[in-house]
Amino acid sequence: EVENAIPGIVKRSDFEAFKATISGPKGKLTDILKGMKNVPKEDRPAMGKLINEYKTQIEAFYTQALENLDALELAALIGPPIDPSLPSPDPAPGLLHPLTQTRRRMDDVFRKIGFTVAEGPEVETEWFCFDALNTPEDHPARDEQDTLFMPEDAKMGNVSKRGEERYILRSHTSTVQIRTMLAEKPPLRIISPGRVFRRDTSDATHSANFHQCEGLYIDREVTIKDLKAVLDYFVAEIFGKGSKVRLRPSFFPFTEPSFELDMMTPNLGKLSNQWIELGGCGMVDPKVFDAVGINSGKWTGFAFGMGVERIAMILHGIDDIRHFYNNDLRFLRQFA
Ligand code: FA5
Repeated sequence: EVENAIPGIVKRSDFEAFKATISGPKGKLTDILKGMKNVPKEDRPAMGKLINEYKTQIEAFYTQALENLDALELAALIGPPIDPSLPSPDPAPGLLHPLTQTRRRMDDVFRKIGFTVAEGPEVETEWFCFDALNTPEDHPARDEQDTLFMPEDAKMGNVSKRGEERYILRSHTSTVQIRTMLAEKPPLRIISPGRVFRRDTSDATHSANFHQCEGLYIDREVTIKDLKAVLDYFVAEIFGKGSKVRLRPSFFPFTEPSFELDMMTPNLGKLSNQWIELGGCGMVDPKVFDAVGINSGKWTGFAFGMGVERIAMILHGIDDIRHFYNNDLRFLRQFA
């Protein structure tokens, strides 16, 4: 009877209930033991032996039933068998950061008109960031108030220093203009998106670490008209039809003339129909050509530098630059 009952026991409470019917105070085995006093004296040893054998057998069945229960509970914990070759049911895919998405969009737009992407290091020397860009020793941008300098004894294997100059974290991507002009011969047509660093106090529109996208175009007889045409095309592609660019006279040491670059679009809700600053631009200053050994009598060019965060903020109506760096998934998942 005990043996037959075992397969039906699938819960610990079933087991306890069944065990009580055999070995409990009112159990069958207990009854039999109680009945021993009625067995004739001479039969008792044989009867006792028989009962002990049953008892041993019953204990063995109990052990068996408990092992079965252990196995059942373990199987329930592990769940159904797994086929590791099947795709995961919830892959929770990662997504590109909104700044990466914006940068890639910008890359695509410029690629379509023949620009290639160039890169430069984030740790730079003063020469690439300032001297070669016609920025004099006493220019405010070179001040420790504005630019982050590396410690005097810093060693950067991949960037070599000229004389006594110091390593800095690049404060703009214009360094890549110089690197490109030294490495390649004109005509040139590059953009260079990347991270830059400044000692700016962080607020809703400024960060000490942000991104720019540089552009450089060198050929024969390049004019401001070419610059304006490329920028008009860029804003129409990024912000939609009817978007336009305004060049406001300004000053940068490495361009002459220099302009602030503003854009306006009819397509952006609250931000529509007002001029918004994107960056700076201008015609490459002949002194920059001199620094990299390009003949300024033969070649002319334009350059621009735009804030990538600025463009992403306008595109998506983001009102605080700090959202980009907080790694808050509620913010980031909106750009799936
Ligand atoms: C420059 O950095 C020049 N190198 C741009 C340039 C390149 C001019 C080539 C001429 C030729 P400026 O400091 O204005 O210029 O910065 C350009 C853009 O970077 C700004 O318009 C803004 O969009 C962005 N920017 C500047 N500072 C910050 C900051 N702290 N946080 C976020 N974006 C910034």
